[in-house]
Amino acid sequence: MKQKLSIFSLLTMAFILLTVSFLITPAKAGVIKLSYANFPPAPTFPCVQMEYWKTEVEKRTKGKVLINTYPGGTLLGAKNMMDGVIAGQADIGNLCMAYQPGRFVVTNATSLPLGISSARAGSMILLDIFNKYQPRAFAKVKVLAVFTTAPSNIMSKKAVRNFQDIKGMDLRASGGAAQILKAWGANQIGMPMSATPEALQKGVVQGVFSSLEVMKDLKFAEICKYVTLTNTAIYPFAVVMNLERWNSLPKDVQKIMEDLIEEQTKWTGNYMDNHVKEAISWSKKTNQVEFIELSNQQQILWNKKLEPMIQKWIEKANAKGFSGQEIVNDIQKLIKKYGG
Ligand code: DTR
Repeated sequence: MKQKLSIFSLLTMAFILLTVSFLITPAKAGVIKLSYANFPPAPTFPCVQMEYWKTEVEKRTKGKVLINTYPGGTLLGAKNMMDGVIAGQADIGNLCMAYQPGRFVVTNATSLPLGISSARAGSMILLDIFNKYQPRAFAKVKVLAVFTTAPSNIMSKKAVRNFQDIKGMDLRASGGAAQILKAWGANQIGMPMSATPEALQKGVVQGVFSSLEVMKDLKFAEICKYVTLTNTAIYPFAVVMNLERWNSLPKDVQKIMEDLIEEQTKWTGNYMDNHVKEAISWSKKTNQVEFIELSNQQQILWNKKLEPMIQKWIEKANAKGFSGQEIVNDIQKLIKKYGG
């Protein structure tokens, strides 16, 4: 009887404790809800990294923060991402800095043909450059992550093996990479990635200059049966948050997000590099895409055409009040540090 009583009282106490803890735990209404906008479709890498970040933040804040993600430009598009976040139309947004080269001068220097050969290295280089220069372009937001693509290559409907083939070809690229296409003689057409599938389909462009994971993610391999491996020009991205919203977050939540910055940068770089490999095998296997390697002699000629771009960029950056040469020197040092 005594034993039965004590089991009963133990159960009662447990019940009371549970009820009390339930009452003092903030109600669901107290959950911090954040919206996160993205411009390309859900299967692409900017959205994959967004979902990773969402899961990590929700897990690490133990449900205190809930992130609603909006891929495919459903909340903000490629070109109004930064201003939309500043205006509070979304709490968080992911943007490709190359789409606004005049706005993000310092960070877009990573797009120059300086020899960054992977997304992993590119992302770390971009983070170091961002931390050192703290560009004014980001003064009105909190930066939650930066990362880059893997180097760009030409995906085209017709084979590009030499300058004759690329001459006058309508190829799509944006920002720094656009200058590269022009230097090689292509007819460069600018548009964000989100507009590219339709442009390819309608024949507005004959190909794309970008990192190769889109061969799989956006099914470009079904249209572009040739890839010319040029391995140049990475595109820099940033994830930004509305500053007021950031300042309104509790300190412990801010710390969790701060601690994630470098981790997110590394995770995304690695994901991108691995995913590019996967997309290459997939394209060969499912769509018999031909991957064209330029001969050493051709490669030297192609690179030579890009050399004046760096000096030109330095002069332009200097004219805008930036230390162009110092930024380029820093990137070159960082390429050695992170192994290109
Ligand atoms: N290379 C840039 C950025 C980019 C690369 N892959 C994707 C996928 C979805 C959106 C943007 C990007 C570009 O070509 O726009």
